[in-house]
Amino acid sequence: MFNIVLFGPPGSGKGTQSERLVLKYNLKHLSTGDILRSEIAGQTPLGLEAKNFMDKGQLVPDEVVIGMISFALEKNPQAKGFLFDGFPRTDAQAEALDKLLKLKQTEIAIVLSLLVSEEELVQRLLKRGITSGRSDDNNVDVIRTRIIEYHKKTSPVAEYYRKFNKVFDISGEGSIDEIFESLCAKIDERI
Ligand code: B4P
Repeated sequence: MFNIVLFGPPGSGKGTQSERLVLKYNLKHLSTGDILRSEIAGQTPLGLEAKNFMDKGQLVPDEVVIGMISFALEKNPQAKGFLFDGFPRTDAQAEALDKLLKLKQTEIAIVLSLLVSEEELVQRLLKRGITSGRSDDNNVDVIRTRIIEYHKKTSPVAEYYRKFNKVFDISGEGSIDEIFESLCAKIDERI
């Protein structure tokens, strides 16, 4: 199994690049953001709870997202590997993921960290908000809260993986094709 974490602040291109990477490397795409949004659309109890946090730009509680990922791993026993998009976002999530993968006798092979300036992030998310209908994309204060949450709770996760020499920083600015090529070059070195 070859498992990738695509890491970066909100709007850095994780979802955009994940769609291409899973096709090229035949991986199962696990986006906690997408799973949460489908729970919200289905008006499930989990979705209703998550919406309260997401609308404010806050992270959803660890136990909720860890449970979702555990369920998704169980549901895909045949996967050749997983691409984790937007997960883990806290140290507790990273530790839980290591344990879940160990049970499957596998681990994270590489963490690709997309670097994008804060102003570019805000512009991209506001632009997406015009068409996406996402309530967390159309308000600049909510977007800034998401970026603050990222610095406070998520960026330490990169340090967690750096201890194991698994993190590669990639510029997330430039064309989508150029960034995709840089990501593939790093994966091809490791696969
Ligand atoms: P996510 O769904 O993960 O959303 P995101 O971080 O905003 O988006 P992403 O980074 O994938 O977007 P992309 O750059 O592709 O999270 C949403 C919320 O869910 C979180 O705030 C949190 O509340 C909750 N959540 C999710 N996972 C969680 C977890 N593990 N724990 C707790 N809470 C969790 O796209 C952005 C825009 O940029 C797009 O419009 C795209 O077209 C554009 N773009 C991409 N690449 C570009 C480029 N190179 N140049 C110009 N524009 C580009």
